Amino acid sequence: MDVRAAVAFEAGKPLEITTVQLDGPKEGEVMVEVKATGICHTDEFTLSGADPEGIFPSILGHEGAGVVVEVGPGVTSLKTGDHVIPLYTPECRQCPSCLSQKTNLCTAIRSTQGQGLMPDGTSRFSLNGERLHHYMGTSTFANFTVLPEIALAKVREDAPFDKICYIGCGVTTGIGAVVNTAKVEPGATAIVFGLGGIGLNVIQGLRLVGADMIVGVDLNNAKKEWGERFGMTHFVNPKEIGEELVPYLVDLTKRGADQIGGADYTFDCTGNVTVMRQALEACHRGWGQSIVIGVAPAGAEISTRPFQLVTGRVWKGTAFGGARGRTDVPRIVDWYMDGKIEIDPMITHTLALDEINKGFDLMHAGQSIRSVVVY
Ligand code: NAD
Ligand code: 022
Ligand code: ZN
Repeated sequence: MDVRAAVAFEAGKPLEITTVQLDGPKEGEVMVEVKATGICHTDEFTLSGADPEGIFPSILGHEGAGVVVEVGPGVTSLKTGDHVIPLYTPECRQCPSCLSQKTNLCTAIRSTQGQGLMPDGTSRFSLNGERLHHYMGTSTFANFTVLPEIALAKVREDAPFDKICYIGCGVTTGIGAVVNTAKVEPGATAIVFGLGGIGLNVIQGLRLVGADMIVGVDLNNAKKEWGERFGMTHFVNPKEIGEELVPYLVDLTKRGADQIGGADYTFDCTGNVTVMRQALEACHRGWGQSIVIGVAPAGAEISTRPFQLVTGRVWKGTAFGGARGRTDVPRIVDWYMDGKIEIDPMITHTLALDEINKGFDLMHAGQSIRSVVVY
C-alpha cells in the first residue's frame, strides 16, 4: 500500500517527504498506523552521516505511538485496534538475555535490526521497486510501519499518542536509568549532567523515587528553570563556578559526619566523554555509581585513574533505561496517566510531517526539548 514517509536518501541531506510503498505484515509481524513520533538525537546522528552504522536510503524514527491495523500469521499477543508503542529494544522473553533477567538487551532480532531489515532479512518499505531500509526496527517517520510482534508494547487506549510517543525513547531512558539501572533509593544525592530531553527525565525519575538532593549541571543557564520545573534542587553552570568542576561538586554534596562528599549517583546525559569522566569522579568514594546514558561520537574513548574504581566508584551504562519494553513501557504509560510523571511540558514543539526537517533545525539550535510530529 502507499504510505507517507520522510525518507533519508543520503547522509547530510534533509529528509524528503514523499509517498512510498509498504508491504503487509508477514509471519510474526504487525502493521501499525503511526499516530505520532518524537524526533530524537539518534535520528539526527544517523541522518548527519556521523553514525558509521547508518544505512541509506532508510526511514528513520524510533519514538512513536500508534494503532495496530493488521497482524500477520502467528501473532498472538496483539490484535487490530490495540494501541502500541514501538520498541527499538525488543523483548522476546525467550532468548538467553531475556531469560537471564539481568539485561534488557534482547538478542532475538539484533543482527537484522542493525542491518535495517526485518527478521526474515527483507524490507517491507520500497520506492518504485527499490528497497528502503528500516531503522532501529521501528521506522516511525512513516504514517504506517511494520514491526515484529516482540517489538511492540501494548498500552492503554485512553493515553494520548502525541505525548506517550516520548515514552518510546526519552522518558523511559531517563526514568529507567534511575529506577532500573541505578536503583536509586529515597534520600539519595544525585548529579545529572546535561539537562536536555534525557536529563530532565532523569531528574523527574529522581523526584519520583524520593532523592533528597538533585544537582543539575548544564552549560546553558536557560536549563536552570527547566530543571527546577521537574525537581532539581541545585544548579551548576561549569562556565560560571570559576574553579575545577569536580571538587566543586564533591564539596556541594558533602553530607554526614565524614564530610567526604561526592554524590551517591551521577548520570551523564551529554554523550561527552570529558563529562563522563567528571560524572564518575564526582561520585562518593566507596559506593557512588555513575551511569552513562549519553551516546558518544563513533570511536570515542573514556578514561579515568583505576584508583577511582579501586576506591569503590562504579561505572555503568544503560540502553533504553534498562527497560524490558513490553513489560515496563505500559507501566510508564500508567504512571503518566496517573500523574506520577509529567510529559506535556517537555514537548515544546508539535509539527506536521511536512515540517519534520524543522524539528531537526530546532534540535541543532538547542531551542527544543522535544519536537513531536503528529500524523
Ligand atoms: P540534548 O541535546 O537535548 O541535551 C544535552 C544537554 O547537555 C544540553 O542541555 C546541553 O546544553 C548540555 N551539555 C552539553 N555539553 C555539556 C557539558 N560539557 N557540560 C554540561 N552540560 C552539557 O540531548 P538529549 O536528547 O537529552 O540526549 C542526551 C544524550 O542521551 C544523547 O547523547 C543521546 O544520544 C543519548 N541517549 C541515550 C539513550 C540510551 O539508551 N543510552 C537513549 C536516548 C538518548
Ligand atoms: C536512542 N538512543 C540514543 C538516542 N535515542 C540509543 C542508541 C543506541 C542504543 C540505545 C539507545 C544502544 C545501546 C546499546 C545498543 N544500542 C546495542 C544493543 C545490542 O547490541 O543488543 C543500540 C540499539 C539499537 C540499534 C543500535 C544500537 C539499532 O537498531 N540500530 C538498542
Ligand atoms: Zn532516542
